[in-house]
This record gives sequence, C-alpha cells and structure tokens, in this order.
Amino acid sequence: MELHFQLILAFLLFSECFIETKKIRGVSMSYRRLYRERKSFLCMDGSRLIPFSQVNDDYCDCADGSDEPGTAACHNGRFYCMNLGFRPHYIPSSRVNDGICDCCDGSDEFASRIQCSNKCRMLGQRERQELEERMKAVNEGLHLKKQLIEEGTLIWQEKQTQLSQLQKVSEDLRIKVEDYRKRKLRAEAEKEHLEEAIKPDHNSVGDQSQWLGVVPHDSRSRVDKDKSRVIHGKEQEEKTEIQKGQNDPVRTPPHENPDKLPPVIRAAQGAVDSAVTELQKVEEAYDTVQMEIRELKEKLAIDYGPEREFVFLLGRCVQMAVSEYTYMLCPFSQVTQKNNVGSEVMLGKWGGWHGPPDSPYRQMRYDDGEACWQGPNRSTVVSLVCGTETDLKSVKEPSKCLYTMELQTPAACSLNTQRRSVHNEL
Ligand code: MAN
Repeated sequence: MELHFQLILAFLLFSECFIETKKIRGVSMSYRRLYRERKSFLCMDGSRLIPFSQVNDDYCDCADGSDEPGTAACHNGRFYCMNLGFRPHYIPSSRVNDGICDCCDGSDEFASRIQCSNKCRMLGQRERQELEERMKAVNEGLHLKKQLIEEGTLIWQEKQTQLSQLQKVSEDLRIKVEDYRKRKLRAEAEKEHLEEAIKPDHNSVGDQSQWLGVVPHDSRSRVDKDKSRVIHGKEQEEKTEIQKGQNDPVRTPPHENPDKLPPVIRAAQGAVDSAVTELQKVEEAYDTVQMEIRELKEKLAIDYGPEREFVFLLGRCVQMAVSEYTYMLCPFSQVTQKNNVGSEVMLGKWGGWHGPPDSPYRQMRYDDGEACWQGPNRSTVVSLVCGTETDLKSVKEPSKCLYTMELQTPAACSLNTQRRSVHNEL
C-alpha cells in the first residue's frame, strides 16, 4: 500500500515537472517569472488575459505571440535557446520542431522527428579559444601601436624640421629673386642707355640713320653728334649695312638681329639675357620651394589620430589583387584600381575620417574618383580594423563604383577593440 502511495506521489511530481517544463519552454530566465502564474497569463503587450492552460498549447492567442514561446503557433513568436556553455539566443518560433537544429543545445527540436546533439560546449570552447587568440592579437597590436606612435612622432618632427628648413630656403630665394630682378632692371636700363647714346642722329643731315658704332661702356657720355661722323674702314661698312636695314620697310629690328648690333649693344643685350636667365632660374626655384611648403603644410594639417598613430601611413601604400584588378590604397592620398592590362582608374582622393561620432578613426573616406559610366563618381570607404600587420584585408565593390576596403593595422587597436571583442562573445 505504502509502495503504491509512493508511486502515485512520484508520478504526480513527474507530471508537475513535465507541465512546468512544457509551459516555460522557450522562455529566458528573466521572463520566466511572467509564466509562473498558474491561473491566467497576461500577454506581454498587455492586450489579453488568457487562461494559463492556453500558454504553449500550440494555438496563438496573444497578438505579440508571447503565449506560444515554445511552439511554432505564432508567426511573430520567439523561442529562447538557453544554449548552456555557449551563447543564449532567440530564434523565430516558426523554427521550433521544423526538423532543423537551430539551438546548439537542440532544445528547439524537442518533439521533432530528428535528434539534435548538444554542440554548445564544443562551440563555446572554440569561441573562447578564438577570443583568447584575438585578445592576444589585440595586446600585441597595442604593443606595436606604441612603436608606431614613436615612429610617427619622429616622422612628424622630421616634417616640422623640413618645413622650417624650406621656409628658410624660401626666404633666401625671395631675397635672391628681388636681387636678380634689380640686376635685370639694371642691365636693361644700361642697355637702353647705350642704345639711347648711340642711336642714329635723326636731326643731322646726311648721316641721319647711322648707328654710332663701338662706344666703350664708360665713354658713352662722350658720344655726340660730331663723333657720329668720325667713322672709318670696316666700321663704316657695318654702319652702312645697318643704315640699309633701317631704311628697309620690313627690316628686322636691330635687337632681333644681334649679329648686326654694334658690339657694345650686343654686350649689353648679353648682360640682359643672362640676367633674365638667372632670374628665371631663381624664380623657378622659389616657386618649387613654395609648392613644397604648400604640400608639406597640407600634410601637417591632416588629423592623424589622437596620438598621431596614423602618421606612419604617410607616403606608404598597400595593395591587394581581387579578380582582374589590383587595388592600391595610399592613405591620406588616394585609392586606385589597375586592371590586368595595366590601365589605372582613380577610386577617390583623401576626403577625411568617416567613422561614427564616438570613434571617427574607424573609417576613412576617399571621394571624387574618376567618373563611372552611368554611375556616380567613384569613391571608397576604408574601414580600419585592429591587426598585427598593416595590410589590406578585403576589397569589395558592393554597388557600382562604390568601393569598400578593410585595412588592418596595429594603429587601429585600442582598449575599446579589446572590450568590444569580449562583449561580442559569451
Ligand atoms: C571598371 C571598374 C569597375 C567598375 C566599372 C564601371 O570596369 O572600375 O570596378 O564597376 O568600371 O563601369
């Protein structure tokens, strides 16, 4: 009799347990208290109060599907996989008992034709191992980042020194340019003066258009009308030639025909020419230095991160081959795409940081690339991820002429990366 009683008690306890399990299947611990009420159940959206027996009875009573967490009855229901040893998560309750194991603990297939083995432990172990490796990589990345910051500081100082040197050179060249301009003006004035001095005497009769011939540089003051008549021999012939030329209606002006100029004018012209050449040279040098200063200032004005951890990327390029193209990213400069016959297309010029407001350095933007046929101008967004190497990880063209790249670099590692990794896991 006593045994009989004990059997009945055991059966009742088992049934109770079974009912409890059935009722609360597919519900997370935090929501379980809402399903403890035995008499009635209030739909989670508060829309209906139903008898508790209608919970998980395979009929959808609540509009939000909350009465059927453990069956596929509601189209919008969700089933909670506890996945002990791995990560708990929700699946749409339509997947319950559909013959596919969705929860790693197999709990979604409790009345299914298939048997799901519990893979949670194995998945958890694998994930923990991956996490450990990732954490190791982040730590190594953080260590490398320190070196990159030091490298960047040196590069930055070098650039600053370069700038002040260039500014000094530029100032010297500016003085030189002024000096050479004066030299040129002097040479021109001297030549003009000489030309004036030996110009044919238009007032004198007979000798009207004669050049006055060889006049020593320092004796030009002595040149006068009288001397213009004292011309002999070869010189006389020369002047006659010039005379002829001057009377010719389409004659070449004397300064464009240097061979026919009097030697003194020729010498003066030579002085002007060399002053012009010298001036051009220093002006060119000055312009080049100005351009270099402008470029350097532009580079120094770029934001290289809070610790200038990205300075080291200046002047470096990384590339990756994807199908028939080779993509090249030159940070803070441009992105290009070369096809297999060697023609190159520009996919964007440095356009600034593009990450979300709380972490702007997570993305770079390169805009205004070459025009795309029936599409926008090409542009590229580069996402920076923490890694122990500085290299491209992926290149994609998710929509026509809009490219995305993943650049891994220790410079992108931060304690936040570390926290994010942990947070995303278990
Ligand atoms: C080239 C490449 C492609 C791009 C097409 C658009 O083939 O730049 O990436 O999609 O042009 O016409």
